[in-house]
Amino acid sequence: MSMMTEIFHRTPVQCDSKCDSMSDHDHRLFCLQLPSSFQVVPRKVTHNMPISTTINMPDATVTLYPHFYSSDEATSIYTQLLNETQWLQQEIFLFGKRILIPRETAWYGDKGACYIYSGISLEPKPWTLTLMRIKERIESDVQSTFNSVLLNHYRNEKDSVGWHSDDEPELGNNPTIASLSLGAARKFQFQHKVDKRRVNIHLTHGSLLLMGGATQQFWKHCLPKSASATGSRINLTFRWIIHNNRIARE
Ligand SMILES: O=C(O)CCC(=O)C(=O)O
Repeated sequence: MSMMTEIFHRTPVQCDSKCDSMSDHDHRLFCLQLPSSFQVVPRKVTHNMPISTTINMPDATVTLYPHFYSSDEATSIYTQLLNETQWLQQEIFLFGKRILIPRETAWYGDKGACYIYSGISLEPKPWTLTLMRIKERIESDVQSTFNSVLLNHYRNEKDSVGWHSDDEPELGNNPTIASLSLGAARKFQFQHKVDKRRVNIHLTHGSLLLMGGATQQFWKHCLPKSASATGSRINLTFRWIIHNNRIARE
């Protein structure tokens, strides 16, 4: 599609539990077939709109863009972020003991967009050009605004993040969080807080997972260690931080 043209945006078909076990290719064929009553929504874009699919989860609004970035674009961004980012392996206190968290992290964003999780207090580093470009691309495609990003670097299959919800007060009610994956594909899991059902999503190189609505209120998520050897993976979660007791975007 050409620059700044009107395009027709496909309304995705709902996925079901079969998605867990599908390859990307099969998943696209299965989930993105047009229903007979599909709607066409004219929309202005400056580049190809990525294909998206809604994940069928009660009490949640979760959308997956399996190829948000092409493989070449994703590889170039991955390499830049790996080299440019000021990675740090943070320490937390657990049962009175200091432990290193099993991944490297970094926090970038607008001045004042501070974030506290697991007892770690993060002051944002100023946006780099690479991060600003990614943020603007995501904002334009998902129609949301972000003022900060948490980067996680999983060096190998032993690195992970445990069960949690992104529900800290500074994220406000029903936050929209855009999660970009680069590098090795890993399994990402959701678990419903009440009925305990689980949904697994295979997050591949260049994919974007958008979590909105009541997702954080009703679901936890984690990135478990992997039983088989994997290469390194970088994940970016773009967020909107409410700070100074007022909404920063005002
Ligand atoms: O690496 C991921 O896909 C998940 C990261 C995550 O859950 C978080 O940053 O809160």
